[in-house]
Amino acid sequence: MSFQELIKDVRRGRPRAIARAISLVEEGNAPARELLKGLFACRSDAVVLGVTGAPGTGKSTLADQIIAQLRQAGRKIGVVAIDPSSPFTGGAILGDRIRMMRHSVDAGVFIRSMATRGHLGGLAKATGEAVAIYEAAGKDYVIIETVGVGQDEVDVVKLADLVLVVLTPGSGDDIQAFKAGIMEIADIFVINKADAPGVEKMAQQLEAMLEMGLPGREPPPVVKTIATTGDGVKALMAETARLLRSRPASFQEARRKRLLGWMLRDIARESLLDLITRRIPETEFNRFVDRIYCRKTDPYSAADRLLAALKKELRAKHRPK
Ligand SMILES: Nc1nc2c(ncn2[C@@H]2O[C@H](COP(=O)(O)OP(=O)(O)OP(=O)(O)O)[C@@H](O)[C@H]2O)c(=O)[nH]1
Ligand SMILES: [Mg+2]
Repeated sequence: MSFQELIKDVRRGRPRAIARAISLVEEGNAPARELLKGLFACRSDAVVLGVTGAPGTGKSTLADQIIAQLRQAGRKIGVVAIDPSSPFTGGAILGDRIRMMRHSVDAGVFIRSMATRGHLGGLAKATGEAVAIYEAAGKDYVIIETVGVGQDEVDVVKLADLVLVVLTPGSGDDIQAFKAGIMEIADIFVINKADAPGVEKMAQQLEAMLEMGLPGREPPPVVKTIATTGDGVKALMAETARLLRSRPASFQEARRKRLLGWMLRDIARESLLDLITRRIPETEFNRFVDRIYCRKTDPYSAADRLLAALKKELRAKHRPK
């Protein structure tokens, strides 16, 4: 299939084309670039929802309920579930997909898992590209599920238009969450597993903390849900819609620009690295390594020299003949 055809099929929302496009992007080679150039010109008005929280808090189960609600309203959805484990274990990936399994036969829903590791170009880039593909495919909502453990995951979820931080009662992850700096990124706190003991206490603790914690900013709303039954999910979605409506356009624009900035930086970094690999012969590169090993130079100075050599070569190449 040619790129033009693939692009056309992605834009028609064909699941197989979307799958192929995301795979190409994950492999991250030259064809992916051509594809993305073609897709990037498409619309960019999907709502990107980030769902984050400690492992096992019910993020996937909640996402499944959110999908069900949005589908009832006729919305099309793309999901990126980001798995922090190695690309080879697939454990959590399987869990995420199983929780959302009932939607897998629905052409209006596309669910994709991505491993955190193995993205040389950066997770932000891979996520941004997946969002671009979903938008081109006409999805109205994109859900990004990440485990809020590492800095990478926190950074990625920051790129969403709206971030739901999922906590559960009695697990002590309230304290953990604040340590990890999650308080700042939450637009809405979801206390999931509201059928478990200790919900009220947790809600009170959280609200008290939020009132103290963010001077000059309205504390984010706290919503209780039982993701396994769907209780509270309607209220959560109403809160989401209210927040999105109440924001000035400039706010949304700033978030989008931040995502694009991250992507551009990742892409530029990748291009530069690619250029170094292609332009600096391996023997020369290894000479630098030897010199660092013998402590004749350090990696920082060596990197400066590499860049200087690259600049010189590029200048020579572009010099008018
Ligand atoms: N009692 C109860 N159990 C829930 C609720 N929501 C989710 N669970 C259960 O909690 C477990 C974990 O749910 P997941 O949706 O996989 O959680 P997750 O946050 O996506 O997990 P990871 O992706 O592995 O971090 C499952 O056994 C769910 O059935 C809830 O509201 N109440
Ligand atoms: Mg999950």
